[in-house]
Amino acid sequence: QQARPRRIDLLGVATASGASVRGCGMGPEALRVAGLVEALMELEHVVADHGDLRRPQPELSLDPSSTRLPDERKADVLDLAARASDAGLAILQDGYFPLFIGGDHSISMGTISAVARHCAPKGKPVHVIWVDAHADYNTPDTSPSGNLHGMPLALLCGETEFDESFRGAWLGRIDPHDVTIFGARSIDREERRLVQARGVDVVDMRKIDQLGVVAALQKVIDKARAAGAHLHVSFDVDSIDPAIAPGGGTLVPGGLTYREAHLVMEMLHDSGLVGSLDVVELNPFLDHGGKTATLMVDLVASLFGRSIMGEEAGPVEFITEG
Ligand code: 6HN
Ligand code: MN
Ligand code: MN
Ligand code: MN
Repeated sequence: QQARPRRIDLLGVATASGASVRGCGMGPEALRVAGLVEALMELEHVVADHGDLRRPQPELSLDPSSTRLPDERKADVLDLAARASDAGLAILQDGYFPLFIGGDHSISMGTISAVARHCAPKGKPVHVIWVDAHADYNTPDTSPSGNLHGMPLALLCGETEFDESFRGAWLGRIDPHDVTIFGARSIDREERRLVQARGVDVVDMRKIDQLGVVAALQKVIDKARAAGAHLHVSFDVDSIDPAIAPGGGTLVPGGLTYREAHLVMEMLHDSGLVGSLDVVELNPFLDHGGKTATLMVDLVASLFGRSIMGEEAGPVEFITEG
């Protein structure tokens, strides 16, 4: 499928309240500085930048014991998720492609809620591909850290251990069978039990190594296509190997290589199924001179049709004769 001009609506969610490490609240600005909008325009897309959602942070006092309390961080996560959900829904209902830039991964509670709320009334199935070193399927009961960026998928899939404060009108729901976690290599013990019990598809790094990234991803694309689904891509920068993507707060060795990550994006582009995207967990404070931000801009460009030989080349043909 060739690149066709699209209207892409950029929405930043400038927060680190779901994470343990500060800094990814600067992610949206770093992606802009790395040339995100220009890269998309270069591909002849039309970009509307909505700026960033953020919460005013209460002043920290000089008392070192008064760093922000978990309850305050949770209030941030909830408020921003609700606003991202409503803003994302409006973009989708205008017929445009929402490109959400974080921010930590808790923002996807809101962004995927937007997609679910948009698709459900139309009877359009949703498939989520969660490209991440982690499963992000903890609940407050299973989480070893208590950090909300480790929990968005569980919330979206309707795990019950969340208290009532999460159940606003902004919250959309997805079925665990409509989720593929891709690139995982760090899943907590109780989290793994939950993922298995709910039937979430986990394409971990061992599977990618053994099958190859093409076969592993093609299965996901085929499933989404067969369902006629809106495909949402939630891309955590820590899915990529830390050697080439150091700008994250929860790095795990053994991630996607440069070409594997690009091939994922190129194949997703060629599928023609992707209707929304999150780019999350970029921490410019930990990045090395914009290396990870620049890589992410290039990966997003691949998802939107940049290819080595240009559009005319079209998708690679596979020789299937035996
Ligand atoms: N992320 N499983 C760990 C936790 O604290 O729950 C790590 C979560 C990382 C979250 O990468 O978006
Ligand atoms: Mn994540
Ligand atoms: Mn992660
Ligand atoms: Mn189901």
